[in-house]
Amino acid sequence: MTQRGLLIVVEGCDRSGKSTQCDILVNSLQQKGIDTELVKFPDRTTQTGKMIDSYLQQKSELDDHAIHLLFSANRWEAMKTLSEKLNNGKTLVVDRYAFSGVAFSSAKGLDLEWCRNPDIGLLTPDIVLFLDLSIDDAEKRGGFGDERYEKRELQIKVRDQFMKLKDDSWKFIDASQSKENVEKEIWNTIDATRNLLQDNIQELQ
Ligand code: T5A
Ligand code: NA
Repeated sequence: MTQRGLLIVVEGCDRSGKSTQCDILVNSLQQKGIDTELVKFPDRTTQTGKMIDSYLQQKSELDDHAIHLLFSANRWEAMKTLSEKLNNGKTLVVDRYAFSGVAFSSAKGLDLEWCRNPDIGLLTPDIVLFLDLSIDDAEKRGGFGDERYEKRELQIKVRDQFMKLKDDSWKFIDASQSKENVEKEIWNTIDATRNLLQDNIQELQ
């Protein structure tokens, strides 16, 4: 039977370098001969994703609960395909997941437990790499743009909410370093935890 792939989630506040590092990690894993694919949430291309994109760009308004459920639905609609890919041996590197969903909506004032509920039953990540960056450092990275949540006060609250969600699968990465050093820390972290992960991660060596 094919060894299933790993579900690697990359989380962090806005501008922490998630997308940059996800691209690098996918390339590095592929170069090691590990069949790997990039996944990004929200997936702005689907029907729910288009509504989410419009909301984030402040082109439309939605009730806080409604947008929370849309973000969750955007993950649920991908689950069947993603679980098939994992079962076929593909490793997935996921740029944001349900932790972002809960952290952002609860930072806006929704009840944390209410926020967790719609995501219960989603595929469980094997490892969560949390790119940790202070809000001051995040602001220096070209500044926050015009998207809805790119505001200092909210980002501070989001970080606090993220801290309530961490568990043993979380690995903290110092995201204030150079891109190259963040890349190295991520690689070393995955390597150091490989025994706890699937057998196929041993191919990393
Ligand atoms: N959201 C998301 C919810 O509310 N609920 C949910 O369920 C989900 C999934 C959009 C928003 O949606 C919210 C959270 C978000 O507010 P998104 O599409 O992931 O989410 O957001 P993006 O705008 O694409 O990404 P971010 O702003 O979070 O940025 P990244 O991916 O963390 O950072 P990245 O790699 O794009 O880098 C940002 C800048 O920093 C530079 C890069 O070159 C780039 O200019 N940079 C570095 N500079 C110096 N040193 C380094 N080490 C650097 N690494 C990157
Ligand atoms: Na991103």
